[in-house]
Amino acid sequence: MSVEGAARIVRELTSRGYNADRETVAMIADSERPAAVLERVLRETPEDALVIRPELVRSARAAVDRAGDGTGGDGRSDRSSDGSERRLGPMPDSGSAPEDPSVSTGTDPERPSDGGGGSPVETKGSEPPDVDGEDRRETESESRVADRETVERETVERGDREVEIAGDMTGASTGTGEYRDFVAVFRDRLDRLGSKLKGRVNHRPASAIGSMPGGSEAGMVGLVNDVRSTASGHWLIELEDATGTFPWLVMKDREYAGLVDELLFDEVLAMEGTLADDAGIAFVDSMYFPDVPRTHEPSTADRPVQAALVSDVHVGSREFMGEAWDAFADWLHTDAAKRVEYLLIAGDMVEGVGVYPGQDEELDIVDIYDQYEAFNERLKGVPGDLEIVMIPGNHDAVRLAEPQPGFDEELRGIMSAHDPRIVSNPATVTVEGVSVLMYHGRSLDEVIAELPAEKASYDEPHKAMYQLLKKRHVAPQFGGHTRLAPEEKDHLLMEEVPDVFHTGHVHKLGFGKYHGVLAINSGCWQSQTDFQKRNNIQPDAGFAPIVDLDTLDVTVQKFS
Ligand code: D5M
Ligand code: FE
Ligand code: ZN
Repeated sequence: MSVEGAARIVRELTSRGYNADRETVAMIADSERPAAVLERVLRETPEDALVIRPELVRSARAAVDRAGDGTGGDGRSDRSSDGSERRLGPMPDSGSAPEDPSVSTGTDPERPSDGGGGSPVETKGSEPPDVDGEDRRETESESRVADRETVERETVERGDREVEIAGDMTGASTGTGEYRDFVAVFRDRLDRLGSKLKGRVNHRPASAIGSMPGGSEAGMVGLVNDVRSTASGHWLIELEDATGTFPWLVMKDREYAGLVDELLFDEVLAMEGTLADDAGIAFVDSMYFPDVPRTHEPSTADRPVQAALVSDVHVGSREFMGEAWDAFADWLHTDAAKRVEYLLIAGDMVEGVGVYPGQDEELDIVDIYDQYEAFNERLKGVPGDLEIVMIPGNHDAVRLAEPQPGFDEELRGIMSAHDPRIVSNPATVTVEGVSVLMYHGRSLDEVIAELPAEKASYDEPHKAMYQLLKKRHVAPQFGGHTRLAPEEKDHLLMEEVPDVFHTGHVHKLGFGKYHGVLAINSGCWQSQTDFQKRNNIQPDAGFAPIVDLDTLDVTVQKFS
């Protein structure tokens, strides 16, 4: 252990009011990546703790070793006002440029219109619960945390149940937070989403477009690098690919002008248009998003079976609605719920600690582990034969940067009631042939803040989800509020179209279909917090949307 390293760690700890014994400090200092371990320890130590617990350091070390925890960078890329920043520059050890002259089969070239929303249907949580309390079926206790590959699919069948997981990046984080990771993740994004667009335009690399004669027709596929309005009210959109950037001008009176307000930085687009005489800019004739094909037909289950989709339980908060949750758990034991065989929980199991300034004043349970114990007690109330799938959210004790790996061993040990399947945020779970993309929904705040209200609002969170489906990415924008960790692969893009897209986070209930995909934002189990009061946010608390997997119809059960 270097004395200097240990001293630095002690300084970091004491400046935050914590003590630690020599052994604990040594355990941090002697780890392979002391800074990452320290950061994790600080994040997971309750604010009111006095001493750093050695077992927490041990689990942080294990987690950092296992995950290669890429929290070093938060993805913030300072965008210079002249848009000259380059993210796709040469990679020291990456192969060829993504530009591929072969044309992929284009999907539907049409642009989408709104996918027809739906407003919540409320039904009163029925009959007095006939609780039998006993587990209706033994669950297997096979370990599910074996080292997984991101792309590996895992199918486990228990009786009639079918659960398959894809895209779980737990234990597969490659990020080191270094510059090369940003290059890699953007290249991967452009390659994989770009290939969905290349059949639609006669695309050329940015560098080649710059040397074409004025008046030529040109097409390009790239990442949105900058969006600016010009003095005369037109829009200048700079697209970037592996060869450089090129500016595209959307005239204010063209039909595409109406789409400019829904663009986010770093999403992938295709443009087609005519080069100006001096060839330094192109006038946009058409614009394409990766999108969900209009002809998309979702898969459905071949028997009448249902899934309950919930999120944002927030156990440990003073506002956690324990009675409503227990009523839900009881209802699941009744005949009315006998077809509900799956329970999906999209993050924020607990309230967490140190998530927002002043949060400690609203805590009912101050220790994060105690919060998970209490959550597990609530989970025990649901029938034992439910298949449960859970991902973490921004209040949970995993790294904040997305993609968020599934909970570590220690937390899995605590949340063991009914042997839930614990995967990363995001991940895709296929139940009875219906693929459900589960994502906590942190980026929804950003989509709602940046887009006009008719395209995305807290009152209609499913419409914000439509935008993510259209962009085929759960969190396109780097450098905003959503913390993103660069990885070799972009785990946040939607390579495949899901049948159901399930998010939470904004504590609002809303659902609707977009090109056949059912988008559901589940509400929460936390009544209005002080923050929400101050900001006039009315949460939809105590509702459970239930999806018929054979029809993708939704009914909402109310428990508050
Ligand atoms: O997020 C619940 C919703 O409320 C989500 O839209 C963010 C917003 N929220 C809640 N508290 C805060 C504070 N203090 N600052 C900014 N935004 C906030 P959840 O992740 O459940 O807290
Ligand atoms: Fe939440
Ligand atoms: Zn949240």
